Amino acid sequence: MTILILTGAGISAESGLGTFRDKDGLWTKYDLNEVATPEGFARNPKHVQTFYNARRANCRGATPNAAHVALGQLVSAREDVILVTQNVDDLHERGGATGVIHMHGELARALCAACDHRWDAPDEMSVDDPCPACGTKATRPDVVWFGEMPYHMERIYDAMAEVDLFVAIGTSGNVYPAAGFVTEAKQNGAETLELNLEPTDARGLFDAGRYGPASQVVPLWVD
Ligand code: BJW
Repeated sequence: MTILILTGAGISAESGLGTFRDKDGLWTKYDLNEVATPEGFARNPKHVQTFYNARRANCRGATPNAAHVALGQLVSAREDVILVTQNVDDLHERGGATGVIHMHGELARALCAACDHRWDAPDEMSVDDPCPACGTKATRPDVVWFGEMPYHMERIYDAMAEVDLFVAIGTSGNVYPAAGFVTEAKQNGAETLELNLEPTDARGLFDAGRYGPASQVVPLWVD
């Protein structure tokens, strides 16, 4: 029985990290074209670094909630559970999960836009930081912006081919390719379940749904 779990910003909401598209979400305060595209970074790298430095600081100050802990226990107890997250925070890892697949990258990592070298990000990243490999001043957060290819797609689609149960937790289902996973899983014969604060626009694509705060709904489902 292979279980593929996809998490989104909603699982970290009760840890104090903002979601993107909810009322008061990050995209109501920031123009995503300016902070979450390669073109925005090229136009104003300092603005983008400031946005991600603040996100990194928030993440450092946050603690995993009961949903992260429950998934950490599940992943540790069973070898047939694959945890894929769209989140760039490290709350799954701090909640006890190992082998988490970060398809949209990680705040804790830096990427050289010139040579693709990756390394641990400092707390405060600056456009003037040279890449340790090639020396170019093209340091960016190692996260996936709109128009870029998400990470580990081959691994994810390989897992998707074997999935028996697909569970989406705390994601609005607005952003592809993750938004297409439910359809892919169903085509492969899997059962599909949505766990969210409330039914999303994608609810009709799932076989079942359970609704409420992740810190309550996820531990109940894991039990
Ligand atoms: C709770 C809760 C609580 C609240 N408890 N729940 C037209 C069709 C198809 C695709 C496209 C298209 N036009 C453009 C595209 C491509 C584009 C895309 O999808 N655009 C859409 C806007 C349409 N996608 C891309 O460009 C991607 N790349 C790509 O497609 O490459 C080509 C490719 C082709 C084929 C195969 C593979 C690839 C890249 C997308 C990169 C997204 N990047 C971001 C930023 C990452 C860095 C960062 O964090 O800053 O990723 S954007 C942002 O959205 C972030 C998130 O991971 C992602 C998803 O958001 P998420 O997690 O769903 O959050 P919200 O806020 O939307 O939802 C929160 C949910 O939680 C809500 O449902 C709440 O109810 C719930 N909630 N509190 C439980 N307490």
